[in-house]
Amino acid sequence: MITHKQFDNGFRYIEIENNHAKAKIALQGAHLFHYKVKDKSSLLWLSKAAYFEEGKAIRGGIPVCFPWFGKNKDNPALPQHGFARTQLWSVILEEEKDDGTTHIRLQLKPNTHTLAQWDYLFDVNLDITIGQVLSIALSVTNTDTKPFEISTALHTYFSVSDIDTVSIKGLDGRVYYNALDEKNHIQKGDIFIHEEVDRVYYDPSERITLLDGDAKVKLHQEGSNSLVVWNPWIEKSKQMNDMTEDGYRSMVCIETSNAREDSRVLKPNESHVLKAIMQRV
Ligand code: TA6
Repeated sequence: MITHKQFDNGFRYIEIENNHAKAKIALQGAHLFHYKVKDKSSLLWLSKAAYFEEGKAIRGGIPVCFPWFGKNKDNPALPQHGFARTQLWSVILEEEKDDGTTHIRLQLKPNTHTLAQWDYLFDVNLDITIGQVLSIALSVTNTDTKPFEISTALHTYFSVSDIDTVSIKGLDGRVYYNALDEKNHIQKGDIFIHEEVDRVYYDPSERITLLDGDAKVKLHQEGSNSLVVWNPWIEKSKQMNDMTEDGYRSMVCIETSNAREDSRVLKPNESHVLKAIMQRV
């Protein structure tokens, strides 16, 4: 079942329920902010203080970072992570498939607001498939007459029972950029989160495992050669109005991305797809 709904303030979203799972996607940002497989706990984390207001990114779920990840290199005054997550997307396809999954395609096209920030023509689609497995794919096509560079991320907030019991496998031996000291380092073994972590890992294995006590999440990515791991920890959480003080204890971001050195240049008519496939196992 696919139902178009809105909050009392008019903030619009799509609610999806099928035999496998339930999900909610805000039209602003094509932002999946809820996904729960029947008889399992929610895969995605959503801040108890999240905004659902026009022009404000939702703290949690899977924000779409486009056309740049992080600060804009040419103009740091522009919104962090680009404009896609605060723009209104159109639903161009709703499909309830024979295998019981639901496929939604949303589209973002240039407008006066985007062109004022980033003077390029593009076609961007986000394909979300809701089943026992969650699949999300960001497809970018350069419809301009000149090349452009993009850095992107599917900025996934995973829900965890307790950050102290979390470890992340699949990045051993990888080079990572640490945003906290602005230096490159080499990962030794699994990742544990006992402080603020804000890193871009290069050349991640295609399959990443998040362990959370006895729980396990598998993440598979395509079209990506970088993976962002982030937890704001105590002080940063206190500084964020849309994060409760203890919010950092129940989440970790593991973001399939084309970030920093993994940014992509698209020539006219060229496309690139960034895809993440994830599930609790
Ligand atoms: O993905 C990690 C990161 O770039 C962090 O530096 C932190 O800023 C996080 O994104 C959240 O960014 P936001 O703009 O959503 O508050």
